[in-house]
Amino acid sequence: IVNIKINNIPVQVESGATILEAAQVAGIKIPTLCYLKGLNKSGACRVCLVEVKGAKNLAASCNYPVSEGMEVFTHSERALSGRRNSVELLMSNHNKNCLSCKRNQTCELQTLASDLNIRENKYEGHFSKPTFDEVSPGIVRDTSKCVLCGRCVSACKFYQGLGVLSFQGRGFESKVGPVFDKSFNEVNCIQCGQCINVCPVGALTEKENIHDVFMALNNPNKHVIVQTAPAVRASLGEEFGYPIGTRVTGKMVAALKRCGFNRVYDTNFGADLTIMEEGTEFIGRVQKGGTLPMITSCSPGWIKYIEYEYPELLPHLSTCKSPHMMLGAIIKSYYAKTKGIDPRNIYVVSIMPCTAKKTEILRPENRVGDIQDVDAVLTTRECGRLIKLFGIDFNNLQDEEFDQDMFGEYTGAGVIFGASGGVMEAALRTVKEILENKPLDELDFTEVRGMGGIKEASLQIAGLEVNVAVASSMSMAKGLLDQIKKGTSKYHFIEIMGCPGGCINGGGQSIVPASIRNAEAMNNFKNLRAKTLYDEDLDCEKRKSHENEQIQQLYKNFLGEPCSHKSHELLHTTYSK
Ligand code: HC1
Ligand code: SF4
Repeated sequence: IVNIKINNIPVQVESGATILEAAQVAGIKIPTLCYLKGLNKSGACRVCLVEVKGAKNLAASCNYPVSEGMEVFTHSERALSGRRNSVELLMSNHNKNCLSCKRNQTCELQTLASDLNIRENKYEGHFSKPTFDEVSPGIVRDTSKCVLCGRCVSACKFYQGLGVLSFQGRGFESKVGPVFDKSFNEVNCIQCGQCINVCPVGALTEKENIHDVFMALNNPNKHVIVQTAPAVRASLGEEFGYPIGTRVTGKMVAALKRCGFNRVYDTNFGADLTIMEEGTEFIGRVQKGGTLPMITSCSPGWIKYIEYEYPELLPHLSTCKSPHMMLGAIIKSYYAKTKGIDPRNIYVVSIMPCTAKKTEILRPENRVGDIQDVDAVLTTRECGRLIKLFGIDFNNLQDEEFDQDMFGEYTGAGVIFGASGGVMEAALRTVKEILENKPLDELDFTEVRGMGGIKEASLQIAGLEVNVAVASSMSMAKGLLDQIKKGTSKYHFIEIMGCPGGCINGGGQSIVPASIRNAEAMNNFKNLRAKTLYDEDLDCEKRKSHENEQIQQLYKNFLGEPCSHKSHELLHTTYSK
């Protein structure tokens, strides 16, 4: 324990704590920019400067350790002017087209300038030569907005183990980006968007497709169907000021209906369908000696990763397309046929918590003939913007239900897909019940829940011991993949998701500002979002995918049985390097 004084207030903290952490204990807010708890504390931005009595220079509080008897002044004239100077210098080389920036009102630099009462551009002048890259389907990089905080560099390195982003160039011409200033398309970027989620400004953003969707909605020849991913309902509310973890399923549906979509469906139906196909595929591999462990294939960032880094393990991937692609393929075949609509006139929009899904829909593997399964992907953030564009008063909407015809039903198993471990749990509910041919005693497979890096369980299913593992983020998946490569993996079934915590923390979800990330326990916002999905699961009358009656109808009327010839034609694919 160390005793210090901050602004003359005595504070006791653990030794090794930083001044910033001590200030938090004392309830004093020191602004930060490059600092992110558990991820980045280089002190490079010099925004968290404080005055330490007796020290010659101002100290970056995020990485300056406390010592016994230290006296700190966080808001003295000297500290404040140092901090203002740091922000004014950042502003001097910043593209200030704030009014048209995607991060307007969620920009941390904007907030800092406002909080520090900065009223002029003190150092207006020379700008470095910017890079604007919008070549890849998912991510846009605009270095004219970059503040060189390095948060994205750390996210890519520590969450994904990839190091796609690094500091390039020197001095005034320093930039953050892929090596040699290449486009994201030319390097091993998996388009996960984790770098976007930690960017404090508008330097990294998703590629917007709002205009495409708007035009489709205004085209009288198009029958426009929207589907919403499980995790979107757990975050969309944040775009409208609701606290993290507010479930807005009913308002989301009501808003999308008001946007003019002809049908509003839930990707959860596709998730239930995925379980039927993937569960059957798994049982087949176990019974017929197929490639094990089988690994889930719904996260397109993860698919890119295995293609880039472990192509020799591709036979381990399930051949299932991801749930929203499956629903897209079914809409353009079964739905089109039933409703008598030419599939070329159907436009499917997926609202996803994910930027990699924008890449996934363009892949030739995800087409049937020349027809794309899904036509456009909007992130949760873009969905918020679309709703605002239509002038819809989201907060005052009454809850509405998804369209019930054909794909309206979903089970709790589909909902939990959005949290890491959810696909595994959903699969286990179905696989165990089908193989044992009796109702499950226990539906909650809690061993695979939560924000742990790698979760595992060993289960008895119909007399067989089945070992399963769950990993989210590529740095966590790596260990499991290395085991398979070495031939030492004990697992039969593995779930891998591209983003830490799963889709609830996807690269297209609402931005969680550093002020929240740094003030709370590290996984708090992920747990809050995941809880909304587990709560919705509990509220569902049916919680096992195979009990979904509309799925049963789909098999009876159209597909035949899981993994049938028709299923393979529409719902499965294979990836190759
Ligand atoms: Fe996901 Fe999935 S859960 S991949 O995380 O399998 O994006 O939510 O829609 O398709 O269902 C994302 C979420 C999503 C698919 C499903
Ligand atoms: Fe790295 Fe993902 Fe960003 Fe690509 S999208 S640079 S892989 S964090």
